[in-house]
Amino acid sequence: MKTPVTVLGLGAMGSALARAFQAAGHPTTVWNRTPGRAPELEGVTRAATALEAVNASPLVVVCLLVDATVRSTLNGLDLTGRAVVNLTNGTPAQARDTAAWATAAGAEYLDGGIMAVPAMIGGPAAFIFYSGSPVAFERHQADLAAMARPAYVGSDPGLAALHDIALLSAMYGMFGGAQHALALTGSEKISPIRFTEDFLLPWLTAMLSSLPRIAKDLEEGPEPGAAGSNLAMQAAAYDNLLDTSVGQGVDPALLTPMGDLLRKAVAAGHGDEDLAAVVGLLRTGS
Ligand code: FVH
Repeated sequence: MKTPVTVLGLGAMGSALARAFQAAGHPTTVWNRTPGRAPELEGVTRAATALEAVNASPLVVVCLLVDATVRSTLNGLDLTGRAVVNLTNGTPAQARDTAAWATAAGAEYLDGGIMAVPAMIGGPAAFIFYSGSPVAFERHQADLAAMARPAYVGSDPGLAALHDIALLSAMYGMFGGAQHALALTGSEKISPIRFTEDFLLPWLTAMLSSLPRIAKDLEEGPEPGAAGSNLAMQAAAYDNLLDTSVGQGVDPALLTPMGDLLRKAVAAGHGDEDLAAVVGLLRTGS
């Protein structure tokens, strides 16, 4: 028999996770604060309380709105003998605090970051970062694979959230740039569909292929004279992005910080280097 699993939270994501466990043959118990959510879920056991749900399974997956709701939901429950896998989005600091708190309540704790939207759960493109108890991860790795490909990133419980937030940060930066581009072309009534399919997507895809080179520069140091697009040139050209934005009546708010960083990099003597030099300037604490 497959490991019984409890899912706490039946929002858009929690119900997708419960569906994936149920479809993979895990006896699945679910609980949600507001009864009656996800009525379409079949073949699951609906617990009346969080206590009843936690007691039903050795593996407890939590997917609630924010960290504080996880604490208020599990507060006062004896978690002895349970692996608690918290997939609620949060910060590394929150993950470390919740790990200490759940461990004190008897749990083996794993924190997780879901890299998928609900429709992707159970499919090939979805993956989930995990960090925390290596024992819990080894024991339940195969069970967790019912939701998405598991990627364990270390025993420090904060590391999954750090990876998750890093990828979300990259995604919002990318979407912010794309949204700005669509506002610019929209100012001249250019078709968003044609612009996106014919130009925006191929351009971004081509530019993304330079990421491994930036990573190599960061890890091994920049190769002298290798920058094909040096920062001094980029900083000079960037003024055209800002001027065009203003000229077309588009708010440059999403672009301005990158221009500031490029100028700062040049002023700090990195004018002949590539975009990797900007990464160091972002580390304000170092
Ligand atoms: N949906 C997505 O695209 C993203 C993908 C990546 C991961 N995120 C994170 O997953 C967490 C849950 O997100 P969700 O999409 O399921 O969110 P909702 O559909 O809004 O459901 C929220 C659930 O949280 C319950 N809840 C809220 N407050 C409380 C509380 N004080 N006590 C107990 N439960 C609470 C809510 O219950 P109810 O309102 O129906 O009673 C839902 O079950 C989230 O961290 C995302 O960032 C999703």
